[in-house]
Amino acid sequence: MLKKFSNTVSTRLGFTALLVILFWLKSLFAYFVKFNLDFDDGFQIFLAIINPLPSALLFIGLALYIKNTKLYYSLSAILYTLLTVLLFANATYFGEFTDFITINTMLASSKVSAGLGKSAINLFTPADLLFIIDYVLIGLLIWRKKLRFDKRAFNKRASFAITSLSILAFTVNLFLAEIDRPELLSRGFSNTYIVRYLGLLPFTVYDGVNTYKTNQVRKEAKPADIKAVQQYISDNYAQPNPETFGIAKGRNVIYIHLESFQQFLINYKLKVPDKESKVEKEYEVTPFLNSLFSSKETFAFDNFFHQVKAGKTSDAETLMENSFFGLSQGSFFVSNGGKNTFQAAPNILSQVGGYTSAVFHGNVGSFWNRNETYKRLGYNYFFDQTYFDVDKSNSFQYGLHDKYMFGDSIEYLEHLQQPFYTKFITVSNHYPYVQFTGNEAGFPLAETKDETINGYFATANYLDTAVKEFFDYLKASNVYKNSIIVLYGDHYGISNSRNPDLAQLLGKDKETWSNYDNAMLQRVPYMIVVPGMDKGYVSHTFGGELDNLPTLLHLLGIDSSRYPELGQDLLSTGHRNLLTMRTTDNWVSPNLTSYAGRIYKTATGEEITNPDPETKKEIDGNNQKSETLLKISDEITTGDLTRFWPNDGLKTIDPSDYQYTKGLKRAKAIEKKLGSKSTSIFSQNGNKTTKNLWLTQSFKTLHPELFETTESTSSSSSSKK
Ligand code: GP9
Ligand code: MN
Repeated sequence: MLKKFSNTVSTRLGFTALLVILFWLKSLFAYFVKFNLDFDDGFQIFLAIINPLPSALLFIGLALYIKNTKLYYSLSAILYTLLTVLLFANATYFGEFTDFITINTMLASSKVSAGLGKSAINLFTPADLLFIIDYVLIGLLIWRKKLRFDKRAFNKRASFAITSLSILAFTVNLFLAEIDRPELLSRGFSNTYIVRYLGLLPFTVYDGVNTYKTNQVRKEAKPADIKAVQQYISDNYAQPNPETFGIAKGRNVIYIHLESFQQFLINYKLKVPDKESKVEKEYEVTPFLNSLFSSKETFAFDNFFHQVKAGKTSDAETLMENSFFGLSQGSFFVSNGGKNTFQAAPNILSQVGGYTSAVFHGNVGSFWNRNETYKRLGYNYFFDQTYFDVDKSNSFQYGLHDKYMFGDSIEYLEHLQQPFYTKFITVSNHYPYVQFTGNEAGFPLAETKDETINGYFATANYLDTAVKEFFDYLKASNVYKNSIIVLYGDHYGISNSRNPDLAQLLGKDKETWSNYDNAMLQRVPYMIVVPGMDKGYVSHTFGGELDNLPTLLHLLGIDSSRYPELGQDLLSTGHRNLLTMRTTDNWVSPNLTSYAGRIYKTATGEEITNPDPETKKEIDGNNQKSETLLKISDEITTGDLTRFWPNDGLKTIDPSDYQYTKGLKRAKAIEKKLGSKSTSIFSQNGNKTTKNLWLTQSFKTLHPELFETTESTSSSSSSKK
């Protein structure tokens, strides 16, 4: 038996077959343990079981064409290793992004690797050793002479037969897939579908071809292409609500980007047994955000969904500030942010309202290609990690912790001319939800079997306090009443693959957890705080990040219809009340929810498997609307159509006018030049700093000089500021 095996693998064909089989086994491990391929039935499972074989045979089988012995074995090893790397990288990536690696992601990897690298190490589990154990096995076989090198070249014709056989097998695989899911390749559906039906290597190739095509689209776009976009926008314009139009005219705009923050956290109380008494106690996770949610100063939304895909945070930023979607693959910031023309919020507000704009973020500026993209969005300042004193004690892989980020931003914020348009991007509530120690420790961990879920509540609680402290500063410095504050969750924090373990904490059953539940967990908070207002309420309109910009512009008294924005004012009675996610057939309306290929009643979660004709019509209608919306968005983004947008009175941005070093010096120079006309917080405070209005303990530790009763020492300054 062993002899037979040994003789077989000691032929070239046998060796190739051994590699194909080993890769197949590893693929199955990845498919069923690492990925979530979301199978509906046995047929799909069957296809997934067979689909690694044709492409692996085709790819590894290429070495059979080689005559030279050394070359044949080397090439086999290289091809096999390439496949292994692809599989392993995807397995790791999937754990965090619930998606597969696209060509755009690969091309961008140097840009995002800073943060992803460490994440990847955290995601490594002992089971992942299975991805490399085969190398030890083959090594042993060679060492024990059970696997000997075959010096005889494999017959050319036979090699060709192997290639043909694998192509034939792939064709059969594709045919079977198309029976189950018609138009699989032409519509794409989702990356998971392609991997589930055809395998990982075919997905990567398919994605590569698509990426190439996308680049072509940009090259081929013509000025006339903007016509369809203009038509769509004028057909879908929602008139502003006269009750709210212009109520925040001329005020500062302050965004607080709530990292990975889901709507279910609002008003959520975590129940855990008390350490000593063992009696179950309730802990309110986000008391401050809860108070904002129900405040009369706030327009809050409880059916507001994130609409991001693989570009996560950067997609949320794209949606919020441009009112179009990110891409169906990769990050729009990364692939187009450094190239496209924009008509984004900072630019509009600068030219129409005389606003100064700035982003505050404690991570490296190149992450998600922000440093390039922000210039084209028209941001005047980008206070990235170089502006903060970041060390091991106050940061983690995604940058400076939120309390420090807010507190240390004041030094820059107070020198900006008002009105300003500013964005504070938080990070502490980011996977892997690293727990705080020392002063910040305290909020209990949940007790599920998933560490990620367990930590989520404590970091969200930290974020809540950080936001409260920032609000306290805004109030103490009198900036509050002249501002409008927009808070939003950028995307989910707990991925769908983890949701069944979250179920128990939401009073649901793991066994009956459905895609309806997954869909509902894509809701994130969206709150617009208008200090001094008393007509705030909680709106149940179904909308998303796409709708932010027109909503905001209307509150500021700016007509949004002149700009290429695809969303609608959420406060308008004419809002479409249909939410489209970044996947054509994922949408939510008050009546129906379509998610992951299934239809549910939105109110109850009951699945509709056999829709009556009327329901069918509604489903088709919503599919159609969502498809058109995404198509128009993709035309704008991939074709860079904003460059053809007809004159709306705005000057086009020249990115070379923008640079992000020496931000503080520039702001101070403007302040000085304006003299008594300067509107900065610092100037309005009698040319005195407002930093000491920041009253948190962490800030005091960081800046003891500000709180000493004796003469204050000079604060540190650095050339980059
Ligand atoms: C990185 C931070 C996180 O700077 O914004 O981005 P994400 O991983 O959520 O896309
Ligand atoms: Mn994010």
